[in-house]
Amino acid sequence: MQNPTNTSQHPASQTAIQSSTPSLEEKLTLRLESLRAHKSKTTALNDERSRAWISKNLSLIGIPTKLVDICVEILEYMGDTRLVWLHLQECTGCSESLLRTEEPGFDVLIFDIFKLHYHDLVLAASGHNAHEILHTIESTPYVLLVEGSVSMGEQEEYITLGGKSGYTEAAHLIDHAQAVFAVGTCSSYGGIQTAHPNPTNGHGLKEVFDANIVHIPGCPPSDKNIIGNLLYFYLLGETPPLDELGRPLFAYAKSVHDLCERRNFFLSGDFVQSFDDPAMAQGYCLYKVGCKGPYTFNNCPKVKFNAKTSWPVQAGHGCIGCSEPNFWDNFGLIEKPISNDSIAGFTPRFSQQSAMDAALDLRITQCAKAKDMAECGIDQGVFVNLDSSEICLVDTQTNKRYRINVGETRPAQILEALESKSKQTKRLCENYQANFPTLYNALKAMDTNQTPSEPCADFCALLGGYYALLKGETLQSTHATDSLIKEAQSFAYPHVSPLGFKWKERASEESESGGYNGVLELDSSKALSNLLAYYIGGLDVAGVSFSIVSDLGMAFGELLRKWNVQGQIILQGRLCASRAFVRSVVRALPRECAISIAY
Ligand code: FSX
Ligand code: SF4
Ligand code: F3S
Repeated sequence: MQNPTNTSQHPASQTAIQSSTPSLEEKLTLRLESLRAHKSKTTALNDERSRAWISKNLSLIGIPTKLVDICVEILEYMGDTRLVWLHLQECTGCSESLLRTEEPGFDVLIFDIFKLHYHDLVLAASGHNAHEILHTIESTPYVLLVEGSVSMGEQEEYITLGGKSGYTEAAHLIDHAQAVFAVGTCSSYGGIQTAHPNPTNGHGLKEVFDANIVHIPGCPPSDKNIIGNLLYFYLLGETPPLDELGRPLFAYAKSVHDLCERRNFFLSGDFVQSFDDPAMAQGYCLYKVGCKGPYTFNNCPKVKFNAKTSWPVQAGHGCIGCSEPNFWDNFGLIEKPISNDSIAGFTPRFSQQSAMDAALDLRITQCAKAKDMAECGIDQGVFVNLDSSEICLVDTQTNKRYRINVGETRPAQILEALESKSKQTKRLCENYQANFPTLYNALKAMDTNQTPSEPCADFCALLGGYYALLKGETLQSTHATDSLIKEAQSFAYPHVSPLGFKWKERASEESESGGYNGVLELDSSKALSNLLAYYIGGLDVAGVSFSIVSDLGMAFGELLRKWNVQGQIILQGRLCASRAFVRSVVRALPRECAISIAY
């Protein structure tokens, strides 16, 4: 890929950029100064309609609308940059999505604001004339948008354009582009053509080309997200900050579930039971009829589609996870909740997930079990013994010991607390009772003063309590922990249903100190509501168990990251037998952190 020619800065300003992170306003101002010095305006956008459009789209990409004047002027200097839109293996839905953009409409978008140079669907020219347009582009600065996956190997010629393979055409255009955007899930991750058994040997662009490519997934993506990415690049001369799957954070940082208008019904356990259920119109949650919103990162509820008319969940169908890698294979049956029972009749393709897990596993080593911090023999790091419920921060200067307090672990009391917490949690418990009457009655019949049947670590007691909420069995806590870990291990999917455990740190009071510097309290109130909601919504015991261990691991990892632990991290205890738990801890920590475990 070429270096953008229009991002040059004054040498003095470059020094300033290196010494501190400039604000967006500073970046835009510097860029405008540079454009003024090096280019001439080639387009005029200072009319009311264009200004209103620009201003409206700025907030989506995180630029304050008060900066509209600078932005309008920058765009006026960018009139010589062309857009090239390449179609590979796809259904043209991405283009259709963009065509339905409103205010001011597609025509203004492609003639006035961005100059569309080549696009199979809307191009007036055809055949050799069209190709002529494509092949004379190199002398002009251009931004490349690719829709569709690329077929490779013996199947390379399954997609051809004017006699050349899609791969050859894409390689050439990627090479000369200022920026490359993979529009849609097909070009980002392969999409529908790469679903099992992938007959065209299709690939996402990044799997094939070693270039800086921004993913704008979605089948199709919203017009707003396509426009937002272009606007960001035109205005700032760089691509937006991305997540680990190459997606811009401004659009894909939150899950569909986080932004969904039916979310309160999820939290009260009110689910639509079928597509003709009258509760659909009341806004009940669609998880039970297959919504994959909790596992899908996209801003659809906010930006919507078709001139902002609607989005899937508003229209009455669950999210099918269309912006996630391999969603056709990875999410089970479309209209069923994710569970081991809904595995479609072939092995799901989790290649990306497996590669990510393998990378995490490389950071985990096994170590011998130590009795306590003294025996673990490290001089810097952290020693966590989950079985004895303590965390020790080891430092050559100050060693600190924290006691872990996981809160209420008895299932009957957990339910009781939830019933009296709020109207919403009361309703949740009513729905839990209605869905699992035998389970509910068994828990209610338990002796509420019953203490754990053995002097065990808090963590095991907690997992014992959760296991009882799912199965109604009150096993010995250690056995319940092992059973729950086994259930989690059996979950056929890599998707964690987000629960939301959090750790709170406080100094220990004199009366409870016992040599501890502080207490780490697990805040599980939100997690418990989510746990019951997912269970009522049809996630199986394996899925809930997988989420419990993964989410606990995530909360742990975040705590260690907040502490900025240097040195070795040693994790011990029964829970470490869970790969999902340990991986989640590691995932939350900086890449250089390695972990030793024993169980
Ligand atoms: Fe279709 Fe685009 Fe899906 Fe793919 O969208 S809507 S198959 S993401 O490449 O045309
Ligand atoms: Fe919305 Fe789906 Fe989440 Fe329910 S499960 S709140 S319908 S995103
Ligand atoms: Fe796709 Fe789900 Fe949005 S199906 S369009 S990511 S709501």
